[in-house]
Amino acid sequence: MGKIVMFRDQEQECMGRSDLDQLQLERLISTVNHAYRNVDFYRESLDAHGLKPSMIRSLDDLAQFPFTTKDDFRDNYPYGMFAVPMRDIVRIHSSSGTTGKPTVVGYTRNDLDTWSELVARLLSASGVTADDVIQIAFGYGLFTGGFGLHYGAEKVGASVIPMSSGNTQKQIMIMRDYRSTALICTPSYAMYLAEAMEHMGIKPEELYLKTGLFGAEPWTHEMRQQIERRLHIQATDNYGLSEVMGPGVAYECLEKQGMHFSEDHFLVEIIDPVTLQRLPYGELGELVITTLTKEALPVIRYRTRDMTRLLAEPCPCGRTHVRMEKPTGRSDDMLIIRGVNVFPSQIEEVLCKIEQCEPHYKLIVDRKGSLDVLEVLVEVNQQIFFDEMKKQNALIQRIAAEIRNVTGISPDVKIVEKKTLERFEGKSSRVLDRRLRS
Ligand code: DLL
Repeated sequence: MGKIVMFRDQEQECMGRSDLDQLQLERLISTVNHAYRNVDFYRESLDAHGLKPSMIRSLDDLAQFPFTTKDDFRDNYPYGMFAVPMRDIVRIHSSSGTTGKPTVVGYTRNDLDTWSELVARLLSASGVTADDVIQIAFGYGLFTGGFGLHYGAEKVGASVIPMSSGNTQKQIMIMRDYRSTALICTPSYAMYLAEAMEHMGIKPEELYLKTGLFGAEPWTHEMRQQIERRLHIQATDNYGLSEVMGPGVAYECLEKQGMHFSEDHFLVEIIDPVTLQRLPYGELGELVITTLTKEALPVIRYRTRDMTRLLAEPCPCGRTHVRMEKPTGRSDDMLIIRGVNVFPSQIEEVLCKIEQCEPHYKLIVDRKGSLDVLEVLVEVNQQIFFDEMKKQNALIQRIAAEIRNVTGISPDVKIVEKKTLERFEGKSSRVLDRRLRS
């Protein structure tokens, strides 16, 4: 309340629901036709289901259409999902993926314009303007983070420093000397930068940073508070995925109460990942996205595997585009320990609330005999290490009890000294599931 709200395109961002529905329907019909006509995969899949693009007469009709998955991209590797000839493709990116072939994504000239416009939208929503100096510490390369944010930042007219990721000491030196006012990277790298700054004896007051725009991985509100406190900034979240476009699909405004989807370009649904039925607003399920304006790579009902819920209440910022809660993680990241579903983010939330704990942790799941065991390694502040055993044990017990309260699982907690666990320059990987070896 009382905040200045900056729009990139107020007419689109605040469009009334019935106009938005109409716009979405027109664009959906054109996307499904385009995909059917130009991508063998969609034509075969729709034919096999007895569907035709002409069967889309309302937004609800999409619910009968089949889903698209990452495997479909892999089966059509590298360019089989493209809907335009290669001569119209002007950029290629890909998503790394930990297993199997990467997914390859392409953009036409118009797609790049739309992409940079939508990224400019997310930057404006965080209050970034032409007066900002933006340090982009996402990797530049096949990953969509670096180039995606780069062209959006140029569109806003900000001064862009294309740092890319890594080289942490240099990042900090440049941040100070070039007077960067906005930092863009993963939340785990922001945390690492904050820590490296402390180590170098540089105080946040010596920097000019005001804003941080973090995304590309799940992070909790508690992690946000840590980052904001340590870097003295306002931190917002933004979401995207390569198959759908890259960054710029959804973003927080300064209310920081969920991420707005750019609904004029994407149609979003939540489904039950088991029954695959659509769920109403407010229910937790898997996010499914259909692109509405993409030329090179239209995607129909892409199963993101990200678990979240859509928030129907209007946002005080005035944007009408629906918001989603911070994704709790991917359904494939969900751990099933002794039959109980556990998201790493639940544990992060607990750890970040305990003041002696540092926001660096590792979860190791293993099987001893026929029993699953969860080991939680967490860094603690220096003081605890000078404390007597009794205090250390009390802390371990408190952490274990709080994790048990939230997840129902009794973990084996180990406290470790500061800076002993791995740090991440890009996306973090804090879970080791040793059960997957066999
Ligand atoms: O991570 C695109 C991106 C770049 C988004 C920079 C934001 C900023 P991929 O590498 O294809 O694309 O990974 C997509 O990352 O399905 C989510 O699981 C996760 N993810 C991305 N943003 C968020 C977020 C980019 N804000 C996958 N919160 C997605 C939670 C996120 N998870």
